[in-house]
Amino acid sequence: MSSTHTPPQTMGQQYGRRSWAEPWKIKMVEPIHMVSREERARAIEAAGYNTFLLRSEDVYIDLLTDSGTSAMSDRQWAGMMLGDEAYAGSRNFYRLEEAVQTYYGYRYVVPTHQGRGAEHLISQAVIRPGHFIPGNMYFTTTRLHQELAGGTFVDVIVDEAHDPTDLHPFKGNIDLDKLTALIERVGAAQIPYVSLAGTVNMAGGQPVSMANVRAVRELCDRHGIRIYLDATRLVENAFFIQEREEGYADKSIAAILKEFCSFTDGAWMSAKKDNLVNIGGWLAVNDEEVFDLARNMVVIYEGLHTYGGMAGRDMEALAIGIEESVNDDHVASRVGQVRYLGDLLTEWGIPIVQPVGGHAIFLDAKRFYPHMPQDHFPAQTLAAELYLDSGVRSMERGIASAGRDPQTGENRYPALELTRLTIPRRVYTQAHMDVVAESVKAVFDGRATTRGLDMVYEPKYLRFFQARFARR
Ligand code: P71
Repeated sequence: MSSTHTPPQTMGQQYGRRSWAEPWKIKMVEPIHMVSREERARAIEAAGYNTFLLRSEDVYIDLLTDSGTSAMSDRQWAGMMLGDEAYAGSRNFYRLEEAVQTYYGYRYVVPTHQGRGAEHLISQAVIRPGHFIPGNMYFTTTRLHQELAGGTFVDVIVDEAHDPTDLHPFKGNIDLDKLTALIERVGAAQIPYVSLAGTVNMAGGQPVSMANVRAVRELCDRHGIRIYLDATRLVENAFFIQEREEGYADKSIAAILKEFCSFTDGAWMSAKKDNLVNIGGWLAVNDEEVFDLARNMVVIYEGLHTYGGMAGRDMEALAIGIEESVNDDHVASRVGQVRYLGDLLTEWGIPIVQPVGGHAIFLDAKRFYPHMPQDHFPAQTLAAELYLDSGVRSMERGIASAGRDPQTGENRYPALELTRLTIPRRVYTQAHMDVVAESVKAVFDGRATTRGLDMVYEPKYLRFFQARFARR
């Protein structure tokens, strides 16, 4: 060995600390493999350069989403065997109801098949035509349900959220001046609720501080406006509060989660994320009148109010998943893995949204492809290039996702043009993250000659799911 040899270092050693590891070991494995470059080229063309239209068999490492893609624990699988598949009054529903009440603190619970089912119910229950719904950045399905109920979504997130380089620790916060200005402009009576998301997905998984939700509550109380929460990734939000906000370092994730919810009037949930199940959702509120409306409506769209589209076994796995999701070691290792990937890319000078959020790395496609106009779909292009390079599947979160303004029919041009590498919970290892990081680097190194895409088929609703593209 030559004298210039430097011994390899573990991650912990590189950062001058002891390494940490996941608080679980693997009991069952699912084989994956990479298809050849020729097959990948064929597959992405057949998919119209849209990663939503790829077959998962053609994917090597699947970072499309963290939604419904988590690994369940042995306890959750054991719970599946305890499914009470009664049409009405399933025992598993009462377990789920109790888990939501215990950990989130709301009074009434309505089960739904997934998050958008709950968004539909709350939107139809409280939004009337002409209403305005302020929120901390839009989410695709959330805004669409608000619009379909006759409302207009108004973005009141802090300006920092729209700047991928700004290091503000709570980029998910609501800008109280923007919210006040809206209340003054349209009147509190026209605002059925503030739509507050914990860790803002489209901003890069950015958290909301406890101080902010407290202040929003005070403002809303003065005007008699409710606050409903998108609790989809609120556990991860609680982690950032524990890490960054004064006075919370010694509080548990569970305690922070419950305190946060206490400032709101209810929440809708895609249980496919934080709550560690492959399918499921719920709506929970404190107001009995809203509950009555939602519970009545659920039987039209989802199923009886004691299953809401889930099997009994799904509700049991969900109740257990809620308990597991607030474990401090679990959340630290989950966010830690996302950060591991983010640190590698940051060190290599690859443009990503900073600070790294809770569930994903967001590549900044505008800075990745500075030569590419937004009309040529840089983030969509980047997702296709990554798949071509290594079979890694990611998701566009830019102009295709933003869709068109329902009034003018014009394309919306979001400030953020991002490609999301979303990390499922308890699924991939550090070695997978290394493979992903190297692939992003390879695509980055080849960026100068990359050309964009044209949209050749555009569906009316949530176009990004089914749109097709062609190379320019
Ligand atoms: C994600 C998803 C799944 C998805 C949805 C729409 C477009 C692409 C991917 C779903 C969410 C979410 C938030 C904050 C509500 C839903 C809907 N996210 N709020 O990120 O992130 O929940 O999918 O269970 O219906 O990949 P649902």
